[in-house]
Amino acid sequence: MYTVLAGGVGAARFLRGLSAAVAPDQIAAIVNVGDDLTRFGLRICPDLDSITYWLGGVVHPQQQWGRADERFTVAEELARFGHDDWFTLGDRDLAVHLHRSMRLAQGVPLSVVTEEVAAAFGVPIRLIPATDDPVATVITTADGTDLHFQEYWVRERAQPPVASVQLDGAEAARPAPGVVEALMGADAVLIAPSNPVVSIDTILAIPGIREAIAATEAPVVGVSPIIGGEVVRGMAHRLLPAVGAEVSAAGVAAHYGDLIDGWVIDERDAESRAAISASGPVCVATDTIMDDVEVAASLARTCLALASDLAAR
Ligand code: FO1
Repeated sequence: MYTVLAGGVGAARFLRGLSAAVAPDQIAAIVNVGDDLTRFGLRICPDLDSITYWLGGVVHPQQQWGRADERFTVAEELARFGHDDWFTLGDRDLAVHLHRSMRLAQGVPLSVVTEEVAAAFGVPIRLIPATDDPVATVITTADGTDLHFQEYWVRERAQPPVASVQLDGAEAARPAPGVVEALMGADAVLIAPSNPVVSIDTILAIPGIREAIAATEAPVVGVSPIIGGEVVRGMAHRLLPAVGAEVSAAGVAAHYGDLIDGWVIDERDAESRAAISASGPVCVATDTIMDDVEVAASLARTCLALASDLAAR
């Protein structure tokens, strides 16, 4: 079994590749829920939904989140009442939030609802939220304002300088059912090229998860989300400095520290391979720009080859 720590779009692309490299029923994704928010009384889980839509084949291709063939009639009507529209919800997307919110209101845990939604979209791998408990990623800006991650990213366009990032509710949260088992029983644990601060750290912040990764027999192999000192998408370059990490493949490896046994970087960063290997994880360079499924599958195979090499040591 292969267990993947996953955020949103980068993770979805990676999981699509992994699903082409191994049997999808061998894959479990532990997905960040720090982005989740309630709008209009509906519970929205952006990272779970991004992965569901990508692996369900219905993601908006240019936007890379949300639904293809989407309409915004409900959003237009809501604007009539003066509701702010900085977080746009499409009609098809709303159906997922309506179903999820109804089930949560019936007392069904998020992990069960996630299985229902994934099955409804024919997602071939197992999706598990990092926790069923309420948590929220909060960005504290340099002027002391606390913003929910989606306010920071979508409404403020990640412009305000960041002082700190924390996962509210983490101390009381527990890993969702299946999370620890998926980590302890894995043949390899993979860290997708997601945002290290607001996607991966927010999974590791759930008590018990970092401990399970440290305890598992499985080798832990991560993929750098930073290429040539740049992000492929998103705002990790604005958050890594706030947690004292350099915006580079080496900087993210150092940030993950002894959690990772292997580190896959882009061939554009090949010159830092030796330095990274000297500092800890066995480092391999390959093409990590997942423009299509073939590159993503090849990247996944490289991760699995490194994992089995590490397991043999
Ligand atoms: N990103 C935006 O830039 N603008 C939006 O209005 C927006 C709405 C939205 C609604 C549901 C959802 O699941 C995601 C949404 N996103 C939006 C993307 C989100 O902020 C994250 O970038 C992705 O979920 C990546 O994980």
